Amino acid sequence: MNLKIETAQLAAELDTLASFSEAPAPAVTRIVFSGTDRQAREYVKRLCADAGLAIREDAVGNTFARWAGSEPELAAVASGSHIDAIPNAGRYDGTVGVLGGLEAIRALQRSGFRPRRSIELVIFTSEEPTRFGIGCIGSRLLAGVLDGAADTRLAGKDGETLNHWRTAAGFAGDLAGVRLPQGYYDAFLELHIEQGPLLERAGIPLGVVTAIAAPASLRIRIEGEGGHAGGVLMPARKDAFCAAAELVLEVESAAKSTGVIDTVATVGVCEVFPGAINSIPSEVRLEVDVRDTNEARRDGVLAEIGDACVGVAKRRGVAVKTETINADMPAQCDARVVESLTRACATHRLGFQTMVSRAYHDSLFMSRIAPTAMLFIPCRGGVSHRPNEYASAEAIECGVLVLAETLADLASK
Ligand code: HGY
Ligand code: MN
Ligand code: MN
Repeated sequence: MNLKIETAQLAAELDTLASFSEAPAPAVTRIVFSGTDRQAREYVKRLCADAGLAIREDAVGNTFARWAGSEPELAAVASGSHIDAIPNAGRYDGTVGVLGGLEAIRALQRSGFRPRRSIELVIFTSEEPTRFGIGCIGSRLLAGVLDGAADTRLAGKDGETLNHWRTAAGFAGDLAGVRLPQGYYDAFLELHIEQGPLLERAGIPLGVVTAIAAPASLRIRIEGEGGHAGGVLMPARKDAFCAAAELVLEVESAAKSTGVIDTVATVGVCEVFPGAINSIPSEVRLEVDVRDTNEARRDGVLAEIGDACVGVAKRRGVAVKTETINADMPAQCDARVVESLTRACATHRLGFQTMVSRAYHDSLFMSRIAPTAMLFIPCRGGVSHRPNEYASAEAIECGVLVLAETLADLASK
């Protein structure tokens, strides 16, 4: 098969997609269902239509662009990722898997290849947790990990529910209808930047992902006693922010205490009330992210954080309430799909290493309903979720080439 990747065109499309942002370049901010997200969706759908793909959207805005195979009744092979971006992010997280997946399909079309199984590009809604506090809403609904109750249970900080936001963005219908049956896809692949330094450090162009770490997130609410920053003497204080500061360090030490490099944790959100310089913080809200490739070890860290909350509450006379937002299983990637990816790397004489994904992705949930694997490309310095996130055109080209070869292999069987 003579596969040629139109790298310059793909780079231009990635730049255009990055222009749909609430933040000035090079930063990208594109929160799900925002105006820029809706513009980005229209742009990607136009590119898919230009490639002759049949497009459908489900009730939460997951978007499917299908290249019909010669035997359309067979389960399709799918590939995709997300286009939403956290505040002040970069332009490659997710988008490489969407526009790279589209270019892989176009390269196969140009080569004269005809798939037996249909090949479908998927753009997942709300992979990032920014608006609703939990990630991968679109793929969780596809996999049945979330059900229709999410429509009113999930809400943004503004109190507006998922139902409000999705219907305002033009997506109607019952969320229960989003779920896909087992066997709907014969295989699912996701091309993504590594969001870590290993490939670049090793000078290896591709990573074949064999497992995806198990994410968990918590909300911790600390209620102390507010008061006048001058009038309340130190022994009488129940400063919620000092209690929170202790807990933040406890989160860090709980992750380090496993002694295993795969255990990670951070407190990414901290809101202080009332937030006035001369007023003792009465309440602090923290959001905690804990991950590990081993679910039991991760749960051990969660338990240690819970114990720390009890200890700080007692010592400081504050109330500490914890709420688990999510605690998901890790994913093992499918041997047949991994093998097809590694064969495609060999076909194109491209080096690869097998690896674990420390970031979560929609693949984490697609693996519940389809044989799934991921393909990583290096990103400069391993940087991601920052404006200076960068993947070279060459790195993207290698990823798209191997993705196209793998899609052709899987869609021919
Ligand atoms: O947080 C993550 O792992 C993903 O980038 N949303
Ligand atoms: Mn991300
Ligand atoms: Mn991502």
